[in-house]
Amino acid sequence: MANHRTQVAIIGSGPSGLLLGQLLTNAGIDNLIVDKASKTHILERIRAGVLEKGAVAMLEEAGVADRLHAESLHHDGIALAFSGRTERIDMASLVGQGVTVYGQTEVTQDLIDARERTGAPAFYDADNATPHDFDSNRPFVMFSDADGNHRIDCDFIAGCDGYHGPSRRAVPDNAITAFERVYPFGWLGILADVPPVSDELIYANHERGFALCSMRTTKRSRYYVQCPLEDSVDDWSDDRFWDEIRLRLPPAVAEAMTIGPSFEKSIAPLRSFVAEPMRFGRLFLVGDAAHIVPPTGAKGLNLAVSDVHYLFEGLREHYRDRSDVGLDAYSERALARVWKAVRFSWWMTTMLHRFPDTGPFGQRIQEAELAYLVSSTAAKTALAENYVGLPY
Ligand code: RFL
Ligand code: PHB
Repeated sequence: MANHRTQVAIIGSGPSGLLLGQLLTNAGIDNLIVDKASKTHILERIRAGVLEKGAVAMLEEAGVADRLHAESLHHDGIALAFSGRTERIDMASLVGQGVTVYGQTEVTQDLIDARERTGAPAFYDADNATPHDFDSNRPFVMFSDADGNHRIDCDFIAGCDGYHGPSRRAVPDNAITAFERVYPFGWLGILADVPPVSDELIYANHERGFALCSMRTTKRSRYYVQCPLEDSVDDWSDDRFWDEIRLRLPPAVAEAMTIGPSFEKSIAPLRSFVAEPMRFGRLFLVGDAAHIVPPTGAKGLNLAVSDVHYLFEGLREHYRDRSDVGLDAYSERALARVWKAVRFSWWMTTMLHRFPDTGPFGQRIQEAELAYLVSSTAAKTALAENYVGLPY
């Protein structure tokens, strides 16, 4: 058995674990990261693409935003396409702010590079990571790898291990309440090295189902269509995907779209999920380990970052100021922001997708909601305010 000692043991090397680790290291607080996946696997996962200003500020605070500033795109608005119309939501003029388009893959790469520069410890390909004794003052994490069994004694455990990770599952059922909504469809997403069809994102409500035109760079497009949950990527040739998305977009957009071979294709189910509370003694749940939102509001990654903000502040106060006020407030502060993003993501999903069971009445309600939304400065402002990100 190899024994390790650190101040904060972090389970999970996704954006939340890596960002928390970097902020702690910069503040002189020891931390150790354990992930079950390989570094290559972590860097190949294709996920979110839109960063709120608060998330960019956190990456700046961590000292990992140089490449982001050089390579990201800034967007001042989004387009909504529905009922044969295309309307722009001008976020910059409505709320004085836009969003940053920079792939989660790039954020993760920048964080892993920064961690390697500091030499802070991380174990990849780790099996059976499990938090123990977090209701005591001497918590520890066990895991095993090719070298055998490991034990990490620590002051605190950060459960940054995603929706399927072991941290939330280690909490007794009677100590946790879960809130959940599962949507009756998924998103099929592709990446292709073709120029994006528009300078800004287009969210389309169409009778054939939702479609989204997004991007990673001026040369790389990320496109999605709503699909049945039973579908598999093998059902979707590139040709079928391009035909389907063009049917769901305004004709002028469809005509202007450059198509080409995809190099990534995946289907993600849509779910809203919140676990309360987010703290159990010396175990803190962070990011997807505690909550999931459907991607329609582009909030998943941004919520992981705001959780890290609250937890990092609490841990810094604990070590620097010997105050536990921030740690004691973590769950409440994080959940207050989480639920607002859960509501926004649910609302965007409900407004933009075709639901199998709501019928013609539901469709008319959606059309009326969208028509009202784009006609009302108050409603557009509410959308813009949430999309660019509510304050921390
Ligand atoms: P992550 O990124 O899931 O990282 C968790 C890490 O924990 C590791 N892990 C374990 N480690 C040790 N032992 C175990 N037993 C472990 N089990 C798991 C995993 O290997 C992984 O490295 O969570 P984090 O850091 O909280 O970050 C959250 C974001 O990744 C997430 O909110 C977003 O990516 C959500 N999301 C999307 N968000 C958007 O805003 N826009 C999108 O387009 C978008 N697409 C997506 C997504 C999430 C997806 N998932 C989780 C399936 C597409 C997908 C497919
Ligand atoms: C993405 O680019 O992957 C993306 C953008 C906006 C969303 C969801 C996903 O709402």
